[in-house]
Amino acid sequence: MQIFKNIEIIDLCLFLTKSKTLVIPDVHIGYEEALNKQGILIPRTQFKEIMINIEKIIKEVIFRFNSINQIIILGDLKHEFGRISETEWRQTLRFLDFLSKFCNNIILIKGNHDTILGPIAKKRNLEIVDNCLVDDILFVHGDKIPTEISKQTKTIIIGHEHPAISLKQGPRVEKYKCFLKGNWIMNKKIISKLEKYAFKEQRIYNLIVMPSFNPLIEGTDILKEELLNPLLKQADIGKLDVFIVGDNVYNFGKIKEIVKHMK
Ligand SMILES: [Mn+2]
Repeated sequence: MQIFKNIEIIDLCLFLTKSKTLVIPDVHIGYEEALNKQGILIPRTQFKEIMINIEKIIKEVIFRFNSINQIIILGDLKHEFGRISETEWRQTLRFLDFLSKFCNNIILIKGNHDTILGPIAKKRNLEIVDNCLVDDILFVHGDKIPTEISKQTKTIIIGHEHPAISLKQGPRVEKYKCFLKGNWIMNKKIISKLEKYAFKEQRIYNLIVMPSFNPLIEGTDILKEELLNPLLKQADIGKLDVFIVGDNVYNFGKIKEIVKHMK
């Protein structure tokens, strides 16, 4: 489904049809191992599910658009802070090697969990960047407000928040991962704190927030929980459009309308 001009939602990923860029959000490889360490026992099927899903998405992209020119990993490729466990190391390399079968140009954007992703990236000759600009779209992980926004930037795409929404279906309530789309205003208060910002006056950007790619991380319920993202904290939440990812992608309209219907 098209979320924006030349930008398609394909399952939990985005595909930029003009530049043929596949965007993969928060994969959090090693999350279930981290849960196991906390004493939460769950079967270790997460990585298998991640691989099945990414293969399905890549196949759909290639079927519809022929090829992939570049892949952007939008931060938090792996979960654990501080050190890399053996499983994480192995699985992260397997994930990257799988991607490189379809595309040689892989860009790793640094997330807040990626403190020591360096050795893994080095092993596969990949660079880790804080942000990356494709045409007029800026990609950042989203844990902080981007400090370098060039003049051509019109749209900002982030992850980190893992948005989801709980919907009632008869007697059951089910949580779905979702994309959010709306505007983000770079106001004078924020500008005054930045050093390298190209403008003095207020500017409005298109904003897209991507859900988590990890099957175990359902996400933050945008109707109930407080949003952590510094960019979302300033956005008018009610005006954001919600695109739910289930068996298909569904445009659910604006948050304020969803809230109205739920009352
Ligand atoms: Mn994050």
